Amino acid sequence: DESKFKSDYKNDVTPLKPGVNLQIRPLRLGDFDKGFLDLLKELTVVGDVSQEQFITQFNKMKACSDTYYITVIEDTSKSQIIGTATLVMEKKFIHQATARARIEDVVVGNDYRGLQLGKVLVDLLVCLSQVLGCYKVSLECKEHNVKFYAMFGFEKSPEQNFMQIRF
Ligand code: 16G
Repeated sequence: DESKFKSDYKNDVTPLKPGVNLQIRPLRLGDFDKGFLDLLKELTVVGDVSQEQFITQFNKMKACSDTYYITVIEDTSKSQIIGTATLVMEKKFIHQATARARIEDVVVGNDYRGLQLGKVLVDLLVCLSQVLGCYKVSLECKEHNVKFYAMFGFEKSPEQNFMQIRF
């Protein structure tokens, strides 16, 4: 339902039709050969993940129904994955036994910046989290991205801090 999208777009872009030769869809096993992991390297450390490890992890995620919504944008003219973002749902007993959602691993390839594709990905996943009945959606981001996420209504929480232990 397009009316649920939060953002305004230029040049006839919509989350369902992000551009010429650009297809937005769920991650597939075959995306290993379309540069999916190389794209994630533009975000952070990926390491040396073999095709076998990728398949094992993909299948584990797939086995958790209604939990991992890994979305990609493929440039079909090059068979390359050029954008991705993930929605993860975490089931809860609180809030009427609904779920919280997190938006994770948002990346748009360097050569595809400025095409509103980050907006398309986040907009779609925010809508999805709402449609799926989550009571909130959250994310962690670098300071310089705060303004970008504010466009969709994300706010820094005045009462919660993000804390972590890194191993
Ligand atoms: C950013 C990402 C997060 C990702 C992390 C990786 C978004 C909105 N946030 O915080 O999803 O997992 O970077 O960084 O995309 P790390 O390798 O330091 O954990």
